[in-house]
Amino acid sequence: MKNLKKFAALGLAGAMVLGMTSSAFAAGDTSDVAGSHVFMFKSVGNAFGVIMYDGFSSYMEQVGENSTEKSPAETTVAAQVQLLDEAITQGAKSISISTNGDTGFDEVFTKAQEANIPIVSVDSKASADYRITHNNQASTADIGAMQVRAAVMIALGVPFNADDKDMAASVEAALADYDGEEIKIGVLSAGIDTPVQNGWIAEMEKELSKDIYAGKVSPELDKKYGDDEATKSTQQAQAFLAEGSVDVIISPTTVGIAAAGEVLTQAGSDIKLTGLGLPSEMAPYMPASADDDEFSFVCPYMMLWDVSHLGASTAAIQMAVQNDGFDGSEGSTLTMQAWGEYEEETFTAEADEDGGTGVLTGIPYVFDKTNMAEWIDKL
Ligand code: RAM
Repeated sequence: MKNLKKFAALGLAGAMVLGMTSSAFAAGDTSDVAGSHVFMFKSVGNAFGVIMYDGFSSYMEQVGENSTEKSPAETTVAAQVQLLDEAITQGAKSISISTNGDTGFDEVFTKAQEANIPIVSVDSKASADYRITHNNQASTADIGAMQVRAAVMIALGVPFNADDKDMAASVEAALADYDGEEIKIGVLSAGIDTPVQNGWIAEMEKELSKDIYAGKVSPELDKKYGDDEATKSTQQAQAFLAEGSVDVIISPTTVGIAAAGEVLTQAGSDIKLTGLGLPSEMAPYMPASADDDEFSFVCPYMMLWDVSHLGASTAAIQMAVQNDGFDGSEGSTLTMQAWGEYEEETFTAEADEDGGTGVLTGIPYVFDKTNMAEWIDKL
């Protein structure tokens, strides 16, 4: 219940941000960020990043701090490194980042550490060697497994059942009776090196290796990469269409799923779609009323989490570092102030498999025909 309340609280801020232009700086911008908390998404203009920064800046404003979004024009490590270097030289107060890759940041992150500028990653991890902690939007294992379950259920024409939120029982029941051809799943991801999507894909493969899928769903995912760019994602979706070898596409990126939604809908394709999307961007490709036949739409249901809250909790982590000595060590806790409609929350840093820690601040949430109408204007 608590998390549903959280989502309801997104309303106004989310709706407002969708109508706003991003205040992000493109690569090469020389604006001074001295004394400001810098937020860097993978690239500028991605609605997911815009909504997250809105939550981040709103929390910072509430606690009397300045913040600046400084995201690159291109979804590359090199473009992020260039902007980070500028921000550190100018004296940024902190850096919060969703990275475009695992490697290539050593020099610039060392420079940040030497200048005592704390690094917190969110969405897509920064190396454990440099970050205070990672803000994880929802359990990586859950996100990966749930996308596979949704894809299989959609391929089999099984509606989402809100009483089975993680879909584990539903997919098992649906597959128990299935003796048709092996279902083939494609993945339209972001960049080939993007840490967050690669983490989810690894969990998808783990889920597919379970016995319930054997002989019924191919364990091989057909992976294509759209680099979180609309044009490239559209081209990759067109390639899936031309090849015609998958039954359903999972796109674990808001940019990819929207591009695939458009391509498959325009083509009147039988290939179905699910993944991680923003209701506002996915509305044309999804049902929006309980009376709709969800299987007459390209994307019958999909998932995401509270993106605005994710930005605000990132700001809360940075404030705990700045004011309360939060160091991200395993078991250390931080308090996020009451913010907007949200009550005060406490989070604990937990060990991460990469040797660092992570703070879990959200849960995956399924959007289907019963709740889409309520979310289109909010997220
Ligand atoms: C995109 C980004 C981001 C991802 C979301 C779901 O906007 O690729 O990393 O978490 O989608």
